[in-house]
Amino acid sequence: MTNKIFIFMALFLCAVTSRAEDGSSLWLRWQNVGKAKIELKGVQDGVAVARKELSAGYCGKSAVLRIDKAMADDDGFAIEERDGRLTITARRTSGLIYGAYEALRRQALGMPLDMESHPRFAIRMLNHWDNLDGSIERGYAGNSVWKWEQMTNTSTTDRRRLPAAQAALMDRIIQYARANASVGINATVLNNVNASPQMLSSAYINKVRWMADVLRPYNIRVYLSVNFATPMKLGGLATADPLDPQVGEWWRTKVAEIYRVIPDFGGFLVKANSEGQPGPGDYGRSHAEGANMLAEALDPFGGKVVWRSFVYGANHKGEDRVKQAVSEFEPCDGKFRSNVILQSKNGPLDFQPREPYAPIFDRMKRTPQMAELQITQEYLGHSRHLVYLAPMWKEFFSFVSPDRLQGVAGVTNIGDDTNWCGHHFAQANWYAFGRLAWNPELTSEEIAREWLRLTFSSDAAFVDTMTDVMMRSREACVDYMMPLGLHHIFKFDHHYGPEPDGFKAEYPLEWCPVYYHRADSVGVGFDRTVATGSGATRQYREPYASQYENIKTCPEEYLLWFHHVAWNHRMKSGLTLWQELCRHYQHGVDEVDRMVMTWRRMRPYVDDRRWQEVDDRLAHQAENAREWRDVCLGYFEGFARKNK
Ligand code: GCW
Repeated sequence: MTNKIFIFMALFLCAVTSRAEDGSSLWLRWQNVGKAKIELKGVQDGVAVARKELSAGYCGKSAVLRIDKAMADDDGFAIEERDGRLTITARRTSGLIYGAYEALRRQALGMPLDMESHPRFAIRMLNHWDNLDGSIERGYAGNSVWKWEQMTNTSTTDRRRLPAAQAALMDRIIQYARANASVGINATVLNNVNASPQMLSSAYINKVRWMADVLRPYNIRVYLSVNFATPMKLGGLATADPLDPQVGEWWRTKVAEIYRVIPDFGGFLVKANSEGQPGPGDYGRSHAEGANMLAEALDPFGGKVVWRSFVYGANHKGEDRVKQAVSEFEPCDGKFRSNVILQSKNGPLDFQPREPYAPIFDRMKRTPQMAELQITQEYLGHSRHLVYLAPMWKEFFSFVSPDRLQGVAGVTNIGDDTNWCGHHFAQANWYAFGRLAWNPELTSEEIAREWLRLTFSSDAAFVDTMTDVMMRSREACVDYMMPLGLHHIFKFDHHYGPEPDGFKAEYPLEWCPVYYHRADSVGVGFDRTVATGSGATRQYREPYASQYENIKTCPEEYLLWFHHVAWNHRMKSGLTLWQELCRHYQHGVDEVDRMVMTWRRMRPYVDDRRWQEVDDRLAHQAENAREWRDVCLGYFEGFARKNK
C-alpha cells in the first residue's frame, strides 16, 4: 500500500440533463469552441486534470484515482467500475488523464468501462507546420491557432491575470490540449519544419514557455522545429558547421536557456538539406554529424533530436527521388547518438493518396525511427474533400510493424477555423491519428464509428451509413485522382486538382508531373525495376522486392509506380490498362456521387449548420472529382490513342 496514492474523489452525481452534453459529447464538446467551460486554477498536474474531466462527465457516484508503481512504466491505465464507483489506476499521473478520457468515451458510447490499456508508441506527436506570422504551410483551416503576438504575459497561466485576448487564447489552447489528451497525443512541435531562426530568440522562447505551461497539465510536451543555420542567422556566427566548436557551444548555450524555463522541453525537429533548408551538408558533413551535434547539447536534459529523412536533390541529385532517403541515410545507420530519432514519411515520395511503404523503415536497422503521417490533406483534396485517412495509415502499418517505431508524428490539419479542421469530417482524421498512435490495432471502422457517434449521432441508421461512406472515401479519392499507382500529377505549388501535363523548366524536375507518369505512345508509368528502370524495387525487403520487380506479381494498385506499362497490357480483370484506367476514374466519380446522395438522406440526424457545410463541400468534391477524371483521361488518351 505504501507505493500507492489514493485520491478519493467525491463527485457530484450528474444531473440527467447534463448527461447528454457531458457524457455523450467528449469530442463534440471539444469541437464546440467556447461552449465548454474550463476552470483551471493553477492546476499543474495530471491528477487535477483527470479529476476535473471526470467530475464534469462521469455519471457514476464516485471515482478513485490511484497511482500504482507496480504497473508498466508508460502512460497506460486500468479502469474498473464496481457498484457505481469508478477506479482508475495508473503508474504515472499521465495515465490517470488518459484513463479519465477513456472512461468518459466508453461511458458515452455505452461500452463496459472495465479495461486496461497501454500505448503502443511512446511518442504520439503532432507536427504543426505553422509559421510565426500565423500562416500555415499546407494548412486548410484558417490561420495558426497560436497567436504569438497575443502572448504578452508569459509568466502566468492564471487566467485572471492575463489580458483578455491572451485569456481567450489560453481557452482555445486548452481546448486543443483536451482534444489531444482525449485521444492520447502527448507531444507537439509548435512550428513549421521550414523553420524561422527567430523561433529560438529569447522573446519566442518565453512565449514557448507559456505555451508549455498551458499544455503541461494535459501531458503534452513541447518540441520546436529548428533551422540548422540559426547560429548564423540569430547568433551572428560566421558558420553553422556542426564540427566547429563555436557552433556546438552556441547550441549548448541555447539549449540550456530553453531548459531553464521549460524543464520538460521535448527537443528539436529538424529538416536539413532539403528543399532549400540549410544543413550539415552545406559544410560537407553528414546527417549523423549534424544530428549528433544537436543531440549532444540536448542529452544532459533528456531532450531528443527528431531528424527528418525527407531529403532529395542534395547529395543524390538526379537519382530517382523515391530512392534518395535510403541512399543518403543508410551509410549513417548506427552512427547516430541514442537520443536521435529518424522521422520518415510513410511513403518514399511525398504523402500521395497511395504510395508503397517507404523502405527506409526496413533499411535503418540500428537507428530509432518514427513515422510521419500527414493529417492535413495536402494531396487528398485539402479540407474540401471528405477523405477518411485511417485506412491509409492502417495500410502502412500492415507493411511496417509498429514494433519498429518509437513513435508517430502527424502533420496536423488544425487551424483557427471555428470547426478547427475546415471540413467537419477532417476532424475524424485528427481523432483517428491519435487513436491509432495509441493503439494501431484498432480498426479504421471502429474508429470511424466511435467518432461519428461522439460527434454527430448514435442512431444506427446514421452511424452504419456514414461509416460505410468514410470507409470507402480514401479508395474513392485514389480512383478519381491517381489510380493504379499513378502519382504526383497535381497542379503546381498548391497541389489541388490535376495537372498531368505539368512541366516547368525553372522548377526541379522532381516537382514536375511529367517526370512521374512518363506517358508515351507505348504506355504509362515509372519503371523502377532493377532490370530496366531506376532500381528502387531493390530497396525493399523480400517478398516485396521480387513481387514489385515483376510486372506479373506487382499488385495492381502499385503497377504504374513500379512499371512502365503498355496501354494494351491485359489486367487481371481482362480489360486493357487503358480500359482499366477509365474504369477506375469513373468509379471514383461514381463513389463521390453516391456520397452526395447519401449525405442528403442524413439530414434528419445532423444539425442544419453542419449538414449544410458538409453538403457544400461534397458538391465541390463531386465537381473536382470530375475535373480529375476528365483532365487525366483527356491527357492520357492523347498518348494511348493508337495503342489502347
Ligand atoms: O510535400 C512537401 C510539401 C512542403 C513541405 C515538405 C516537407 C514543409 O509540399 O510544403 O514543407 O513536403 O515535408 O518538408
